[in-house]
Amino acid sequence: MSLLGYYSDQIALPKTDPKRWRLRTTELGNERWEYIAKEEIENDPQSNYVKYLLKIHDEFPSIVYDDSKPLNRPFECAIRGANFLKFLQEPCGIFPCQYKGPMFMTIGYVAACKFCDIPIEESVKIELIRYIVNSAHPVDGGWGLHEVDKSTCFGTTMNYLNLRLLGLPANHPVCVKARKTLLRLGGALANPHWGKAWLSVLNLYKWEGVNPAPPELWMLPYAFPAHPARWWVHTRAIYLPLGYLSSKKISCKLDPLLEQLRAEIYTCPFQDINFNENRNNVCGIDLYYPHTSILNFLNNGLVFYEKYLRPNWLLEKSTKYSYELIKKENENTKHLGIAPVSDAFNVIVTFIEEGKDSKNFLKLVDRFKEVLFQGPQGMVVMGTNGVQVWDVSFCLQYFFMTGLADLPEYHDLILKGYIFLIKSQFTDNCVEGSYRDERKGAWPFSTKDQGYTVSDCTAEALKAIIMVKNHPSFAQVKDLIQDENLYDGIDRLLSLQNLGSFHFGSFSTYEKIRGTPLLELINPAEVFGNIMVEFPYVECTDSSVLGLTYFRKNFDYRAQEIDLAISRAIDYIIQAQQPDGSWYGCWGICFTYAGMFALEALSSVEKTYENDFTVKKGCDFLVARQMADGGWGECMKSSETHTYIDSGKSSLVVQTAWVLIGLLLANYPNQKVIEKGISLLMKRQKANGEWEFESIEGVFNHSCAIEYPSYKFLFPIKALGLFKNQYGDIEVKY
Ligand code: LAN
Repeated sequence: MSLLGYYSDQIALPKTDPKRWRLRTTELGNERWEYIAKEEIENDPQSNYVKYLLKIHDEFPSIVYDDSKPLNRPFECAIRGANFLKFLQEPCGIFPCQYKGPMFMTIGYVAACKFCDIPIEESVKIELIRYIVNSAHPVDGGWGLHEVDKSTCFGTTMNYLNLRLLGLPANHPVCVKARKTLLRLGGALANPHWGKAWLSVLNLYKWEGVNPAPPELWMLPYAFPAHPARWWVHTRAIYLPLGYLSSKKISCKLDPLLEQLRAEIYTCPFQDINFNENRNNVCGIDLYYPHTSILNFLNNGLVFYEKYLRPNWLLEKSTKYSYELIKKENENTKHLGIAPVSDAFNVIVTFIEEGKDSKNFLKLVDRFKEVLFQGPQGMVVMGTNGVQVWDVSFCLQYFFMTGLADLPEYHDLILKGYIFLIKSQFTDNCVEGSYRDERKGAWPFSTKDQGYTVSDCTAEALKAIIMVKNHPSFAQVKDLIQDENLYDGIDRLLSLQNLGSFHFGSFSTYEKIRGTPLLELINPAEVFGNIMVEFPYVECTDSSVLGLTYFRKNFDYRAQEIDLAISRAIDYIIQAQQPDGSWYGCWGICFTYAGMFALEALSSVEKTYENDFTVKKGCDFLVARQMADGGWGECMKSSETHTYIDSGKSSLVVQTAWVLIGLLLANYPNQKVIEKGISLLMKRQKANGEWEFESIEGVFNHSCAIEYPSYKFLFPIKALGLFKNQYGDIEVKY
């Protein structure tokens, strides 16, 4: 029976059989879900991780302890936590996780499949729908920019379209409720730039109502200060195919379903809409970063240029050049693309340029499956193809820092992680002319195939590897990676330090800052802040310091330069502290996250509460925010408003651990304060060693929340272990 028929008969949503899902992981950490036939269930056992994730309780080989003996010592809890984490590790060394939160990724997959007529497996359709339905706002039935957001026009339009294109009928109660909210928000006309772009691709809106993204910009000399290759890697990766599609006004073939959708998502008939007049119409609720008058002025000029002045040859030449760059991106990322938003646009452009049977197109479609991730509430398109290198680097380091690595039962876990990290180091550079820096020797955030250097991921992976190499228990595998490979990593890391006057000594995410922050004045995305260029990030700087200081203690390579880089970075960290003692975190929520990283970096150069005023202020800021239950907690509002806003009644495990780590490494003198937090971590741990999900932990571009499911294990384990290092294996009451 077709999915559509199935849905129209009933309100309850169909669900796939959790026992049939398998997560396949490769040596390089790439992840892919498969829905196997019933008959294969027996011969193809599910991994522990999948059983845990999909809550297959009857078969969950829970780790059973003698519960009559309550745990009083923090290190015992660390061990239980470590056992649980070990249980989740895949044979290739990674800790898979459903990296979800953003609600604007799935539209790319669904729209690209619609445009290119790519069939989506029934099991995937069912689960994509189930997740969207499960994440609808409980009151108004809409969706926001991310999972815990209020309903916005962008989120609601995109996910309404997802549901309808995936087969949910318009009269399904979920659609009826969502449509009401969408129309209340002004209908799909009030979408921000990217929403309007997806609508136009789907032929549900007209390109003349989308602000321009001219591909000609790529033809300018790199010396031009606003050249797109100077933009932040994600922004340029998205605007590259978007420029192609918008300037060629590419739209999907209209069909009866799309015609119906045209009638469903607007407050007036489609043919009555003056699209050009709606270019700047953005729903107030969505708006995080309103247009500047400079942007409006430029847009008006560009619209005029595109309509009356643009010569056809230039359009052809610049779109051709854009496609050359897209091909290079595909080559550099083994057809994964940097992340799913740009990747979905690239799939469509490749389809147009090369056709549905071409190698490039087929490879892109195949690898797109690696960002799909199943979970208990359904399937999502993740923020990236995973968090592999980042999580493994942390895990190994924390096992060494806490002494867990001395216990033989964790040697196998460490060895697997170590081999994975070694395999994840980049061994080649990008193809000529792709505006990319040298990458050989660096590490990515997710997998080697994804292909993008990240400063802090390089530093954290490097540190983790050196820790393994240094430990006597791993002497036999010490030489699996040569010192020269580590030197390459250091070369890359040093080359990423910003030396410009406003951000001297800092590190950014993927590259050194290439363009002026003034380009933010032409940020066209409306829903995100800080996306135009790289910025200095205190967390990236902290991690880089940690990698550099640790390397420096063990090697003499480029010693003077490293010392200089460290002292410049430390100066930056000190200067980035706000007058109240806090640091604003851009990639985790929020001040607790950045506080931990900064205090750890400062401790690596022997700055402590006793001897350093910056550290003292940093600790005092955090201690003053300890909650009545002994822990700490911050909510997403902190990131959005740049003001510390706590999580309400009760604190959160991950943020409590972040603060404790910062305080412990800073040698904060008041043991009582720390014990209260530690006892909270112990209290919240389940008898099997697990900590449960409490609240979304990460963020990006100030406005979008994203989950880091491994954090609830990694950081409490580290905090509990560091407590033992500081105070001995003592009892803590709770
Ligand atoms: C990430 C995830 C990891 C993160 C850290 C390593 C934690 C950080 O320290 C540096 C920045 C980085 C690599 C990062 C950058 C932005 C990403 C890739 C993401 C938050 C995951 C998803 C996000 C990406 C930009 C989503 C696409 C949306 C846009 C607004 C362009």
